[in-house]
Amino acid sequence: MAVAYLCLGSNIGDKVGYLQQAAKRLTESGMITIVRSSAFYETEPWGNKNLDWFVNIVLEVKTKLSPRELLDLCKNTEIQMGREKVSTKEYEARKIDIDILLYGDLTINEPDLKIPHEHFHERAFALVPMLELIPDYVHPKYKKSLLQLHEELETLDDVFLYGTRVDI
Ligand code: PH2
Ligand code: MG
Ligand code: MG
Repeated sequence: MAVAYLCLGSNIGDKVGYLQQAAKRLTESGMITIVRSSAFYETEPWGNKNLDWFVNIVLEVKTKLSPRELLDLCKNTEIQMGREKVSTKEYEARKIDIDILLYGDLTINEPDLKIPHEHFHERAFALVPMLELIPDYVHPKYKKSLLQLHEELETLDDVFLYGTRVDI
């Protein structure tokens, strides 16, 4: 069993509802168990300020799936929830986005699968929920704890606590 961290985001419609639905679908796949979740956060859009704000959450999961199988599960869940197409445009409005941030201590560098997620160390919307879960985790590439990475962020985008943690 590996422990992995998934960042879920939505910035259209019933954002919290979509995140809950995605968490439910991931669990119902029978392929992963959600161990803990962060709270929900309302987050300033990163990359394209014209977009609506996101709601983000990070899930700590246990799984027997390989990283590639976990990626497929995430992508399939996005598609089942009606995310129109797996777009190459990264910074557009989306009903649901599910990204793998970490998978155990593995480092993977394939064109479509980078673990740790190649940007999460520089994005408050992913770091802040991760601080709730594993603040002392040392990033294998940057050799700094998540707490340090957050303290050193150059652009501190707004991240607001949305509500309290929900048992999923
Ligand atoms: N996802 C992105 C780009 N920008 N901004 C926020 N606040 N939250 C996200 O999940 C997010 C983003 C690309 O996937
Ligand atoms: Mg993303
Ligand atoms: Mg994605």
